[in-house]
Amino acid sequence: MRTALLITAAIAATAPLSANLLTNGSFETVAAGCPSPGAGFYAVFPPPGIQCIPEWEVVSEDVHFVGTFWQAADGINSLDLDGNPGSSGGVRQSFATAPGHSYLLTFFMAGNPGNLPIIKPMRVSVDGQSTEFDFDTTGKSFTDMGWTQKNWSFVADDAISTLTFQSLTQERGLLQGWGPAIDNVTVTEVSTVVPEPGTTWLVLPCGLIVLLLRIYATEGLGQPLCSNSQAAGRHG
Ligand SMILES: [Ca+2]
Ligand SMILES: [Ca+2]
Repeated sequence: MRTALLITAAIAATAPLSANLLTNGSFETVAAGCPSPGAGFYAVFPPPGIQCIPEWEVVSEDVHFVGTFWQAADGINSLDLDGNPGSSGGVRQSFATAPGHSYLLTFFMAGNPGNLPIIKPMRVSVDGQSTEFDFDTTGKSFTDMGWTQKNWSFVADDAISTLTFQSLTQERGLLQGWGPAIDNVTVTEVSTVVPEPGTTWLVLPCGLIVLLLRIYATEGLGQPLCSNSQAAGRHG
């Protein structure tokens, strides 16, 4: 049992980092004092408007916080980045990052099929880096949105990074109010953490080997592969 626990701990210590760094990435949480979108939707405006979607701040113009009015990619709620007619909006969220480390953004994209444009354009940016995505709503409906997973990788250059989704309907001179839709957004770190020489990252496996072999040695099954001085590590 003890050996199994030690091995589990060692694996956990060296496993890739995979937790979602975003909060409320699926837009399922509604801020206290705000109504749930329920079976409909409502507009959320930039500050000083009340931010009804926790952790997400609305930027530029208003967005539509959508409930079961249309099919979500995940859960119940999603966003139309174009809020009311004439609005071309966006949202952003900041999260902790390590400069120089690589991150993977994944999200689901669709488009409001209720009106033009047929192709919904959107910019995704993290600080100074950006890319653009289009979604073709041909053949799509509120009950068959055609949600499609999109991926994008970026390298953080600061301890805090800000992810922004911005509708481009206004920038491209298109009809505004029926925009790109997003749901189920995640950011995970993908870069391998390279251990510094002499840190516990190197000491752990060797220490584990020594401990296991000590257990085995009491049964006459082997000799240590690592010296005790190596197992103790060099924390310089
Ligand atoms: Ca959702
Ligand atoms: Ca809308």
